[in-house]
Amino acid sequence: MNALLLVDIQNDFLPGGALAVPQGDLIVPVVNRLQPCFDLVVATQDWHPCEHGSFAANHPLREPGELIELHGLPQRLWPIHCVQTTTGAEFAPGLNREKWDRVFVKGVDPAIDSYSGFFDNGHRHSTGLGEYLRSKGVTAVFVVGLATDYCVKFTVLDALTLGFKTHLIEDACRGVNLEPGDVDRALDEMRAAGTSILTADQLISQ
Ligand code: VGL
Ligand code: ZN
Repeated sequence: MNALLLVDIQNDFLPGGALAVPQGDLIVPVVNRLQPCFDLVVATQDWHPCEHGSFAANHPLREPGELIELHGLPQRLWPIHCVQTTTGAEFAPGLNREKWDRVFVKGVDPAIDSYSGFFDNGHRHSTGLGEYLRSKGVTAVFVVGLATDYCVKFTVLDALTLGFKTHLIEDACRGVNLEPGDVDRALDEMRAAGTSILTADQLISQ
């Protein structure tokens, strides 16, 4: 069975949001066209408490974009984003939710970030997503969402590690490109790890 994984398609990652991904809004109609092609649709939601350690504002003298060490792990600092119960953390307007089976929240522990939809960045705790997919008999996952070079990439790499056949639908994702070329490097890394990369049209016409 195939599942569609919707990664962090939330207001704060859209143009005008706190951590805007360029053209992030353009994936919404593409994702909506893809949803009817799947038996199972699952979404992840970045869902931080306001004291989260990934927010530059919680570290005196630090700015967004800087790299620090957070409880033994390298941590990129971000603007305050996707704070629990705020509008910024809500899913993108226009994103169809009728077919969703479950939402998995991540980034809830202030002490550690969670880019992947499956585990925190230290692989200490599972969100339950992997167990859920297994329990439903899922063998292949198709990943879409924001941002290609962060949460999408880490979700894809964990899906491969967990043994799911893993596909990335390239035009249903957008990246941050904090450094020029980050998205292309992320695509190369995912491809090298065993992901097949396809377009929405290729999937829909299959
Ligand atoms: C993300 C940075 C911080 C993402 C989440 O969804 O890619 N990026 N939190
Ligand atoms: Zn976050």
